[in-house]
Formats: sequence, structure tokens, C-alpha cells
Amino acid sequence: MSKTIIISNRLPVQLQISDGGMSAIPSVGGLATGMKSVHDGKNSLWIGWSGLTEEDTPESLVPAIDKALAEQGCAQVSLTKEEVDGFYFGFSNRTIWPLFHYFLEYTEFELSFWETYRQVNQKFADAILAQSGPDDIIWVHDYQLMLVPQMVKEKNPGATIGFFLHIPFPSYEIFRTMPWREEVLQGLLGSDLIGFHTYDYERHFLSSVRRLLSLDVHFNDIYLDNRIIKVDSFPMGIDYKRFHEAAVANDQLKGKERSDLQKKLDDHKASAPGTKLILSIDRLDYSKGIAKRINAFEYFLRKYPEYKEKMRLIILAVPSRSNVPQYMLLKKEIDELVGRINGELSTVNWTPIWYFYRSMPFENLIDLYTSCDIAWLTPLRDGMNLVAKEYIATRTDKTGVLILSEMAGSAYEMNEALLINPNNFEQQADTLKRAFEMPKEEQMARNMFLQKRLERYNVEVWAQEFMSVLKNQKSEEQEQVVT
Ligand code: GDG
Repeated sequence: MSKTIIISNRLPVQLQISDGGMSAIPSVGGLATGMKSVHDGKNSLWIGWSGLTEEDTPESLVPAIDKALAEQGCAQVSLTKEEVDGFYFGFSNRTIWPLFHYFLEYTEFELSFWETYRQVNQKFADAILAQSGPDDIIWVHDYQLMLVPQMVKEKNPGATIGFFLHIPFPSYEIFRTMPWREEVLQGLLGSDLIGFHTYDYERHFLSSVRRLLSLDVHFNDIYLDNRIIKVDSFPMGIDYKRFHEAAVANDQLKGKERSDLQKKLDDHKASAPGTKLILSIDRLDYSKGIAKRINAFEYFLRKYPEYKEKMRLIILAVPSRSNVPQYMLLKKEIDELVGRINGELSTVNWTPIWYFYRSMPFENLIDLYTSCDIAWLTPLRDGMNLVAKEYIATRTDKTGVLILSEMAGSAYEMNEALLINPNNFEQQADTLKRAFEMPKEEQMARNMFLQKRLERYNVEVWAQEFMSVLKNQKSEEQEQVVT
């Protein structure tokens, strides 16, 4: 009987020491939820890194960790600190991440990072090979593991392999700058199906395959030796029900039961009627355009001073990759910007920006989504951007305005949002004004369409659709090769 193996850099669980033993608590992130129907615990295995380096794991705990992981249908690839530095903080986040988000100036082409990336990808591939047979289905996730499909295919040609990239695939002109571009493409081409969030990323990938490897490409099929590799787009959805129901439950909570953050937000609304809250939530990452957004907010307040004291921007920036130099510099830049703007523009009754640099529990995320009149998301590049979708899902009365960068993958599916170019301050200032003034009926009409779409094409449907195309692809490929 065939089984399904899912593989991602991080496992979808958090390890916790409990009563002298170990337990693995399932994460509730988007990917983990979407994969629930695929990773059902019966005939599937999820392979990944636990988050603890070998140096941080006492040998005596390893059996307990393996047991706790096995109970969740997971198996770990153990990594040393040096491997994590070169593979994850190095090649993944100092080479591929900036390059694929069009930040050439931040991209480091460092041979030692590449070598560690290759070596660690081999470790992941070996872990799959140790567990898989020719009838198994393997789904590899994301940019940290782009060489894994080929490494597995070489040794287990019968396996059905799918790969999904969660970040953008850049245009050929950007991708071609990478010294190891052919190796990366060949690594991906070990797959039977390669999925992207949008048609544009798919197009960029096919163009690189055509131009760098001179392979035969017909529509979205790539012909390689006696194999046919399908490339397609699968825009990732969210767990709509979870977000929507949490917002409904939040609406029903009264008085004492409400969180401190919700009480603070309610007090703010009561004390300043007619004012509006703007929300942005992102990992603290240069690709998310946080610093530009703060500058654009200052531009707006100076262009339309009548909105001072009427609009407040809430920024939730979640700490991320904080030992990569660019992220440290960005943190400093944002701290300084917020300080300067609040210092220059605040009045006795009003602070323009509330800035939180932390991660918040899910309940507080819902408090923010449901209390803010406008969500303003300005990535300079973003594979998809799930925050935009989550904001819409929580608007139980259908009010709320989403201002979204056209550089986010989600903009392709969210035409009813107010789409902006994050580099255009003039346009954003006018859009903020328009969002403030937008009649409730218009907000509701726009969000009705968005909600319907998000509810239908949720993350579970996304995972199932990928799996079904993957299974079909393998059988079609076999038929075509035989005939
Ligand atoms: C990558 C791609 C693509 C955020 N702050 C908190 C918190 N979050 C949750 C949000 C959302 C997720 O994190 C962020 O997802 P995004 O899609 O916005 O961005 P990335 O982390 O960059 O994800 C991206 C995605 O992969 C999926 O393919 O969309 O383009 O870059 O779900 O809710 N959750 C909690 N507290 C927080 O403070 N609990």
C-alpha cells in the first residue's frame, strides 16, 4: 500500500518537555492545517527539522523526542548548528530569499553556503529514501529543499514527487544571476509536479527552464528524458472556518471575558468616535515593505493633515531571522522611524503609530483583525500573503477595507481590494483617504465577493487539489511513456 510523505524544513510541531518526558504539540499554522487531510496520521509521514540543533539536544533525550514525534506521524532530520547556519541562515535566507524577492543588492553568492545547502538537502533526501518505496507519494515544500526532488528521483524513480514553492519564482533576468542556477532547476525537475502560487511565477520558471536548460516545453509540460513534468499554479488558501468562527466567538464575548488587548481597542473606539484604525501584520522582513509603509503614512499625514487624530496605524512586526544582518538593520530602521514620526506628529490626544515587535497569540490576532477598520499590506514582493485573506475572513459584518500591494500573490485573487503600488506614496495617500471615506455599503459589497471566494478555495481544497493533480500526472505520464 502506498503512503504519503510530506517534507518541509520545519516540522509542524513544537517540542515541549513535560513531566520529565517529551511531547510534540501540533502547530496550527496555515500549512499544518491545510495538510491535515493529506497527513492523516494513518498512512502518512511528515519529515523535517525539529528546530533544535544537535548541540542543543542532550543525547539522552533523543529517544523521547523520536517517540513524541512518531506519535504525531513525524520523523526528524537532525542538523548541527553549522548546518543550520550555512543551509538555513546562509543559502536559504541570504541567497535564495533575497534573490527570489528581487533584492539583488542583499543577495550573497557564497560558495560555502551553497555547499552546505546541497549537503543538507542530501540529508533530507536520505531521510525520505530510508522511509519510502516506489509506490509512495512525496510532497516537498519550499525554497529550502529545492534539490531534494532530484536526489530522491535518482534513487527511487518510481516515487511520485510533488514540489510546491511558497515564495515567488523570479523572472529569468534575476534568476540567471545565480551561479548554481542549472543545479537548482535540475533539482526541481526531479519532481513530477511543480506548483506555484500564481501563473506569473509558473511562467518565470518555465522561461528559465527553456533558456537555461534548453528543454522542450509545451504549454506547462516539460519533457526531460522519458519523463513529463507538469508545472501549474495553486494559489494557497487559508483555514477560513477557523478565522471566521474565531471572529464570531469574539463578537459574542462580553466585558470581563474580553482580552486586555480587545478592551484597550474597545476603549480607544469609545473615546475617539469617528476615528479609524489601520492594521498591518507581517514578519519583520524587508520583503514586506514595512519601512516604506511607515514613510508612506507620514506622507499621507503631511498631505492630508485633516486626518491627523482621525487615523492610527497599528504595526505588528513579528521577530524573524534576527541573526541575519539585513534583518537587524531593518529592525533598527523601523524603531527609529516610528520614534521620529511619533515624536514629530503626536498630539496630547493622539499617537500616530502603535508599534508591537513581538508575536501574539492567535486570540489577539483576531482582536486586531476584527477591531481595525482598514488593513494596509504593502509587500514589495510576497509569494502569496495570507494576512490579507485572514483579515477578510474575520470581518463578520462584512465591513472593512483591504489595501493590498499588487506585488503580493494574493492580489491576483483579490481584485475587490484596493490594490496599490507600494512605491507610489501619492497613490497610497489617496487610497488611505478613499478607504477612510468608503461607504459601508461599498465595503460590504466588495468583501462579500472576497469572502465567498476565500471560503470556497480554502487551504484544505488547495492541498487536495495539488494532491489530485500530482496523482493524475503520474498516471498520465506513465501512459504517455508506454504508448
Ligand atoms: C510565506 C510566504 C506565503 C503573523 N503574525 C502572527 C501570526 N502570524 C501568521 C499570520 C499568517 C502567517 O503568520 C504569515 O503568513 P504570510 O503569508 O503573510 O507570510 P510569510 O510568513 O512570509 O509566509 C508568503 C506563505 O509562505 C504561504 O505560502 O503566503 O508569501 O512569504 O498566517 O496569521 N500568528 C500568530 N501570532 C502572530 O503574531 N499566532
